[in-house]
Amino acid sequence: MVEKLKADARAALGAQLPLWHVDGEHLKRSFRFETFVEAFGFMTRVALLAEAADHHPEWSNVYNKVEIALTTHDAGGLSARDVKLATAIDALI
Ligand code: H2B
Repeated sequence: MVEKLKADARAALGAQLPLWHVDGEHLKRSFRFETFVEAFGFMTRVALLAEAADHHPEWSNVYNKVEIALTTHDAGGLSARDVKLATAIDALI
């Protein structure tokens, strides 16, 4: 069973993932692209990462914007799985 991040690991997130912010039990980042096709292409690449990791984002898309919120339902909050997926998503950009 995956565990929620401890307080020290949560405190390190700002430095570790500077483009993301913690909102309660979610790790969030907004993305803006030139076009819908670019946004959807990015979502497709994230979907493949998520499926391979068996860890799936909560997200929304409006035209060229994508909002991603990561949390671990099995842990009831943020876990190392969210940090790993956020790091992998950052590497796509
Ligand atoms: N995604 C997220 N974000 N949190 C989870 O706890 C989770 C998941 N659990 N994807 C996985 C799937 C689980 O339901 C399956 C059975 O492994």
